[in-house]
Amino acid sequence: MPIRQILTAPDPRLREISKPVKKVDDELRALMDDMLETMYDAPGIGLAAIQVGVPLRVIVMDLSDSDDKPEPRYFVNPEILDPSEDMSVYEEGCLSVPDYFESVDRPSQCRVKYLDYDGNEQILVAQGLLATCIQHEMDHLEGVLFIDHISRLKRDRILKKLKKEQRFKKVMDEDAPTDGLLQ
Ligand code: GNR
Ligand code: NI
Repeated sequence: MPIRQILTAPDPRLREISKPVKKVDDELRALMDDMLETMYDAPGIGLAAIQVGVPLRVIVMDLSDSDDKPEPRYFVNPEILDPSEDMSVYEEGCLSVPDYFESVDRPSQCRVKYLDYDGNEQILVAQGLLATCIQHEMDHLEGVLFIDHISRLKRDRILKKLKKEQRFKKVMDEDAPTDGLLQ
């Protein structure tokens, strides 16, 4: 099961609105398997399909301690129901905005309705990190990144640094010796 490449901001694909899944079939399960492996490899605690360039409403997650038994979770066509009035703040990061962390306020509790790995409907009550992470991933399905919840000044500074790093990586790739030169 291949690890897929994770898109990083400001890749325009991260701004796409993901489409509902029509059917939870083996092809979709293969995508979810790849996503989970990609997330573990990164490593991260959640991943939305658009982060690997697939604009479908699919999320994988594992909030277990890395030393403990894995607890993968799969959310297909998730919907947030009755978010709480009270908010929690969490220092968020994102695999598509590597190496930056900022405080984000979100409803501290919500319910989530979704289809699981087998296509069965589930409803889950989420609080704490699970609530934060689900809302972070739901944002990805709407083309929203956690940096959209912080000040414009901070966001622009982060995006500028990411662009600069990407230019640098591109130049390094172009200058890298080919196999021929190495022989
Ligand atoms: O790995 C991740 N950690 C994280 C930490 C705080 C709040 C949200 C997250 S999700 C992130 C992985 C990711 O980018 N998912 O989209
Ligand atoms: Ni993210």
